[in-house]
Amino acid sequence: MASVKRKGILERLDAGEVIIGDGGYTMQLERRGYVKAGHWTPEAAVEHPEAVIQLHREFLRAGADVMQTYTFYSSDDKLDLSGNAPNVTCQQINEAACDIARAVANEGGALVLAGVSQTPVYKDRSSEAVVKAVVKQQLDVFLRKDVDFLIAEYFANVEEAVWAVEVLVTSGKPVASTLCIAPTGDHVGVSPQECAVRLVKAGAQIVGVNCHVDPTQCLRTVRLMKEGLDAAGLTAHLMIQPLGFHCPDAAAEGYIGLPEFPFALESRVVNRWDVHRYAREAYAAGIRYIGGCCGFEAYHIRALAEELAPERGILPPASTKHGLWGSALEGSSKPYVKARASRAHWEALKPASGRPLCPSLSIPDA
Ligand code: CBH
Ligand code: ZN
Repeated sequence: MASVKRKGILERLDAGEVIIGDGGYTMQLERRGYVKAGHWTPEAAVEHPEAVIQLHREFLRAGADVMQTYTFYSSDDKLDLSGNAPNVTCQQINEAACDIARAVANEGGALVLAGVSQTPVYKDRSSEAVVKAVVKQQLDVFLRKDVDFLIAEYFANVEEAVWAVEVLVTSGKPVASTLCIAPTGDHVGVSPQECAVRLVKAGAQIVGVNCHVDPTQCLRTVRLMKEGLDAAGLTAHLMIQPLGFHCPDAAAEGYIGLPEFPFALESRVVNRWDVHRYAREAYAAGIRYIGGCCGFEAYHIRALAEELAPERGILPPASTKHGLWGSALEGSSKPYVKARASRAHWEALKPASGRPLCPSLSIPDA
């Protein structure tokens, strides 16, 4: 399907626009019954395109400016380990995912962002050639499908991310890269400052973090990345797509180390008011590409779009059904509910968890 001519991502970011990203696909689709938990591979793009289309539409309607292809963990080595090969191949998934993302993007003027992620073939320095071959194979499909820009996302080691970026930039398309790291740095301890410098030197124009930790910790990490870039005299656009789960107790490996991962994270879900605060802080930190990862649902994306509506000058279609800042509750026939029709109520609220015998924090597994 042909792409409709619209302003590119760099043109928009260079002009100072705020870009709202989309939310988490694989974790949400697991909950809906389309993904193998533990493997998190995206064969649903081929097996259940209607489920992927629906989720894209929800994010689009909530205000997302970008549709990220559902190609997370789609490399053939990963499909092999997850028992998908030879029935579904990386090429099939990527083709289907690009077509789906483009079709939905065209329904609302969004851009298509195609992604590659960390691969099981990555071991150490010696795996550079094989990692690059895996990325190149995916890039070929993305170019045939003429996606708008590219991302190397969810890399725990900046070394592997740099290799992916080096391959993606050969396309001439804009390249973003987000690491799944905490403020402590990448898997082998490279600081966020240094990670950002390496990604930008490799050619990424947009850098930041996604997944693994909550909005607060992701903000901390991106601020450190910016510090590193400033000190090195480099410039890049900043991107953030945190978890939609509170996990101040997560260690370096993020929420994956928490005993609640992945089937009992619900008590940690951020609410829409948390997202308002996160959006405001991200904007204040100079981050202009603001989205979410696992746990981020459509109503969270809508909250991003609503908080940043003054800057963007638009509200998403999903906002038409409810008033801003709780004002829809004016319509309630119950006086005690009507009394909550105010921004002050929701901003001051300390929501109860309703689980009297539960701790508020966990001890991460080693
Ligand atoms: O699906 C998506 O939204 C992707 N853009 C990012 C997924 S991050 C998935 C983290 C779980 C991975 C694991 O446990 O190995
Ligand atoms: Zn994630």
